[in-house]
Amino acid sequence: MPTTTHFRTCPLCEATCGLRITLDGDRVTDVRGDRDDVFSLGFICPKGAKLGDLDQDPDRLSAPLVKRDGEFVEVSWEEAFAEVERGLAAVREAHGHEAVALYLGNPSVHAMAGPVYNAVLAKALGTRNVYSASTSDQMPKHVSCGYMFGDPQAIPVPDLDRTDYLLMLGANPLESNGSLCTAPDFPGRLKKLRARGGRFVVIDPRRTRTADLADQHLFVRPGADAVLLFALVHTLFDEGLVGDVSPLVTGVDELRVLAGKFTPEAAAEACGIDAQTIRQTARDLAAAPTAAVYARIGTTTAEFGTLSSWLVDALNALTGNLDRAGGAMFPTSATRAAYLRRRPFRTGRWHSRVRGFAETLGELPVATLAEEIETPGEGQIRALFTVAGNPASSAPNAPRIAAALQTLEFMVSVDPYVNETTRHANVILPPPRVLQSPHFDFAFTALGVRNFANFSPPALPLPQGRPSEAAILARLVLIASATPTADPSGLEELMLGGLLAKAVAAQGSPVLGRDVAELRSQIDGDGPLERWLDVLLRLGPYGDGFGAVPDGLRLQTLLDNPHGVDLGALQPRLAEVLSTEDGKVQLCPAELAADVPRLLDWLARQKPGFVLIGRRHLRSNNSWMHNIPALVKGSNTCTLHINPADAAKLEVTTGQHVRLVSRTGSLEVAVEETDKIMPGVVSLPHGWGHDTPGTRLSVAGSTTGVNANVITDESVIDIPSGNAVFNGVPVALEAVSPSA
Ligand SMILES: Nc1nc2c(c(=O)[nH]1)N[C@H]1C(S)=C(S)[C@@H](COP(=O)(O)OP(=O)(O)OC[C@H]3O[C@@H](n4cnc5c(=O)[nH]c(N)nc54)[C@H](O)[C@@H]3O)O[C@H]1N2
Ligand SMILES: Nc1nc2c(c(=O)[nH]1)N[C@H]1C(S)=C(S)[C@@H](COP(=O)(O)OP(=O)(O)OC[C@H]3O[C@@H](n4cnc5c(=O)[nH]c(N)nc54)[C@H](O)[C@@H]3O)O[C@H]1N2
Ligand code: SF4
Ligand SMILES: [Mo]
Repeated sequence: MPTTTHFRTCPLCEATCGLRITLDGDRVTDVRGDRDDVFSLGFICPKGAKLGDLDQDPDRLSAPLVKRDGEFVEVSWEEAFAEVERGLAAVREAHGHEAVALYLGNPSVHAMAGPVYNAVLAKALGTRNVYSASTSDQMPKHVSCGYMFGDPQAIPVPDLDRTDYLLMLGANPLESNGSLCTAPDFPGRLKKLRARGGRFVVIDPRRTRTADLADQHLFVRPGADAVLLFALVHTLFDEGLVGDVSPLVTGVDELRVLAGKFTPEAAAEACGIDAQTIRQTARDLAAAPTAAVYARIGTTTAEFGTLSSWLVDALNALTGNLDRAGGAMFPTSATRAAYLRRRPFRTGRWHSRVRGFAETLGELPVATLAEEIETPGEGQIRALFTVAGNPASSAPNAPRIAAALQTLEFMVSVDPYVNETTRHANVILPPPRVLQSPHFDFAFTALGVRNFANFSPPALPLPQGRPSEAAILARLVLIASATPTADPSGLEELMLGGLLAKAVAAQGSPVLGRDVAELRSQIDGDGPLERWLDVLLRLGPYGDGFGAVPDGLRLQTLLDNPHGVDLGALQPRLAEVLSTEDGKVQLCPAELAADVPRLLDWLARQKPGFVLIGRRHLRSNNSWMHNIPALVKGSNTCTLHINPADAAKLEVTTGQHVRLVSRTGSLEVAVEETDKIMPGVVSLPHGWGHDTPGTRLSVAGSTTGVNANVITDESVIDIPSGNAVFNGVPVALEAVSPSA
């Protein structure tokens, strides 16, 4: 077997590191950071280094499974698709299209097939019951950006490599490697920030490894970020610190009025940060030559996630840092053409059936999935498709979801594993190995701290008869469109034709008025995903415009540059980004201001008691990487972090067990005392607890962790975005004897 070397982007997290992978035949023998990668420059983390083990995990399914008499049996691909056809038709016939739901999980954003086919699949299923991990994650940011900038995908990132001052809330990039901010070697970039004389401040209920690297760390009470951010806004106005606000910003006075009640003194107790420190933080932020406020999951998976997400960018705008070098800037994605404008942004075009929560970005909150399956009546969910998702582990009150899945009439999962979720499926359709798939990050090229583009062709061919993930999804689209035996290439032509037709009709397009068939004949690429990418690149801001810009970007450019293409530092581009009705940044959108009374109410009913938050570990990734032996060793353990003072009161020490009780359930877990967590707060990582019967996870199944989502509460959500709340969950603690 020949030894070959391949350069590929790591698909495991948002950092998009370039990897240099050595194969002996089809076995991975070595993975290291690609020193020539234009963006990651050789950086790699332990997960990337184990990509080979993940790719070759013997528990990954090699053939589709169909459940017969309660047992999974391996079947041919044709039998599996026929089973999907039968199951879907039966549910639709009996209950209609809305009875079928779709759940899209996190890894579908980290692959090419999901971004190309998932929306098409949702449309083909013809249902409003679409759910995804986005409402367990970043939906608040989409909603705040949608209302502020008119485009829910226009998310500013901190200009990490140039900023003088970084204020970071609820993010821990030393473990997560960054999120909604693609910055390979985030830790190195933070060190460089300080080395060039910049400052960075971390606000987190835990003194994390990121906080250890910072100039300053402030403990904040979980869930209080919106209050704290309001107090910072208040101080800017109060002390005359508002900077050079762009003429493209409207609503400054309205925000000043709204922030009036949030004096630092009023905020101090709820935040656990004294008023003087809040004021000083606002002064430091305003005084810095350039500054960026950046917040992540600690603030979005919280009860006021949307308010926090909004106020982060309000602070950036008020200090004159929005859209300037060293501030918070909008990346220019190589595959997003500004002239292909969307509809004006709004949420609530429909509502969830049982609790009436608003639709956001075409989705309903995952926190409502269980009740929508359980509650009888018109529109009840009877069938579910999951793609790359594990809601029976990852969603709030996961056991309720698992129980609900058990009652479905039909379920299909596109997933490589039999896990907590897919064990309930009637059909599991496993995608092929990572190395057999092409890779391009449609999502993360829009979130980079530099502009970049990087394409990885498949390193290995698909085995005979094995469909790619794209082919699996295309087939599901055809089945859902009631044309199960149609040629998938017809679907591809329809999709390409639709995209090109839009482009030739759009003002500002480089192909305005050209002939669709002529453009179609120019498209390159070995498969549908490659061809789709070629079109998006060519229509995009750096594209060749199908010949209009001779040296412009196209698929071939990326194939010629296996270490990626650096498209330069971020550029100011606010005017181009704005898609609001008046073309301005809405600093105080009515839809967001409407949520402030809920925050004031929360502030008024603060009560003492423990609250639970999450945490991440460098060697985990949500629920699905605990099956790799090298990743579940050593410090990657599922323990409950607790402050020593709290442990003393409960009379427990490290290694002893406590029972954690919330509204939804209880679980027992070993404690780990650490003064790195603030008193009154306890922390559990998520994604553990793999002892569920019926799964096929030989390594993960023997780990000892518990599922934090047994005690997270689906009844509480961030109202404007429908996002789940994983941080700030009220819990009671009691000591149990270790043997109990
Ligand atoms: N308590 C608590 N819960 C949380 C969080 C938290 O911080 N605390 N975080 C939340 C966040 S941010 C997220 S994003 C969600 C994630 O929620 P989910 O996306 O629902 O769950 P994951 O654990 O990412 O599971 C991913 C699934 O995709 C499968 N998979 C992996 N690779 C592929 C592939 O290439 N193709 C396909 N088709 N499938 C694949 C895996 O086997 C697994 O079943 O969890 C959320 N849950
Ligand atoms: N190693 C690893 N990397 C990952 C993942 C993983 O599971 N493991 N998951 C990936 C995914 S899906 C995502 S979305 C990203 C997330 O990336 P990050 O947002 O960086 O995620 P975390 O590391 O969980 O950091 C969140 C921090 O918020 C703090 N926090 C909790 N509650 C609060 C609060 O109320 N206020 C404030 N200010 N802070 C709070 C927590 O203590 C924690 O340190 O990471 C991605 N990368
Ligand atoms: S930081 Fe993320 S992208 Fe980079 S090697 Fe690790 S898992 Fe892969
Ligand atoms: Mo996430």
